[in-house]
Amino acid sequence: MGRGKIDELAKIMKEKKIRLVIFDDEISSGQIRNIEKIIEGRVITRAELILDIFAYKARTHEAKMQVEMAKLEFSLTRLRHLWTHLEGQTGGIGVRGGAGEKQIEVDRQSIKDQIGRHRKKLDSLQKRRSIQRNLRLGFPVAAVVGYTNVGKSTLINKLSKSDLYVEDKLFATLDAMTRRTEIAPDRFVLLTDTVGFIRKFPPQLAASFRSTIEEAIEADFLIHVADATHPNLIEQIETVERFLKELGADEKKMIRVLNKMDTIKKSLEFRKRLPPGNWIPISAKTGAGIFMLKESILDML
Ligand SMILES: Nc1nc2c(ncn2[C@@H]2O[C@H](COP(=O)(O)OP(=O)(O)OP(=O)(O)O)[C@@H](O)[C@H]2O)c(=O)[nH]1
Ligand SMILES: [Mg+2]
Repeated sequence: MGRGKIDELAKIMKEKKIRLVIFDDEISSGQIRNIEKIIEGRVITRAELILDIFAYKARTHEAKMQVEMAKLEFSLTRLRHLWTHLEGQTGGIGVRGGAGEKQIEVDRQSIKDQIGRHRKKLDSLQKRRSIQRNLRLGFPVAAVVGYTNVGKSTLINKLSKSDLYVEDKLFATLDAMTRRTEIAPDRFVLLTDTVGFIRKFPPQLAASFRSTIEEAIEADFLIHVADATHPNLIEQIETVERFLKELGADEKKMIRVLNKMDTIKKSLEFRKRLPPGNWIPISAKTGAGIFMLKESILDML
C-alpha cells in the first residue's frame, strides 16, 4: 500500500469506526508503526492473528509450549526492525554497534535463551509420548488430515463414538489425539486427529508443531477430509497436498472424503466443481456415506 491508499484506508476506518487492520502478508514492524500512525488504529498481520488463535486455543501443556515457542521465534523476526529507528542517532546505514544494535543483541540473546529452555522441555514431553505410542503398536493407524474446520474431529467422533472437541471455529484441535475404533467386527484401527492446515501458515508455527504433525502422519495411511461446502474447496485441497508433500508424506496411501454433503443442496451445480480424483462423499454429522468410508478403510487394512 502506498501513501494514497493508506489515507483512503484511514478515511474508511474513521467512517466505519474500525479500529483494527489485518494484513494478509507479513510486513515489517517499521511499516506497521508508520501505518498505525496514519490510520490511528491497530495493525497486525495474518501470522499474528493465527498465532493468537493458536495461543487462545491451546489447552494441553505441550500445545501451549509449542505456541509459546512459535511466538518467541516470531518476535525474533520482528526484532530486526524494531530498533532500526535508533540507528540514525549513532551513525546510520552500515555503521555497526549503535545503541539499537546493542539492544537488539541483548533482546535476541534473552529470547534465544527462552527458546532453548522451551525446546528442552518439549523434547522430554515428546519422548514420553513416543513411549505411549509404542504401547499402541499392533494396531493399524490412520491419520486424519485436512484444512482447518472441515470436520476431522467430527468424523473421528462419528467413527469411534468418542467426544473429541469440535467447534465451528478455526483450529479447534491443536493436539494429535488418537482414538481406537472398530471398523468391522474385530477389525480395529487407530484414528489420529491432527492440527488443521491453513493457507500461509506462519513458518514459526509450522516449525514448532512440525514434530507433532510428522509423528501423527507417520501413520499406515491417511484420510484426507475436505469441506465440500467451502467456496475455496479446490484451493484448500491443494494447500493440504502441498503441506503433505513438504512433510514428505505425499506418497502415503490415502483415502479422500468430501465432508458436509448434508448441506449441499444443488448437487448438479456441485458436480461441476468436484475436485479431481476419487472422493467419497460423506456427512460426519448425519452419518451418510460413512459405510462407504468404512468399506474403503477395510480395503486399506
Ligand atoms: N453440516 C455439517 N457440519 C459439519 C459436518 N462435519 C463437521 N461439521 C461442523 O464443522 C465444524 C468443524 O468441525 P470440526 O470437527 O471441529 O472440524 P476440524 O476439521 O476438526 O477442525 P479443526 O480442528 O479446527 O481444524 C463444526 O461446527 C462441526 O459441527 C457435516 O458433515 N455436516
Ligand atoms: Mg479438530
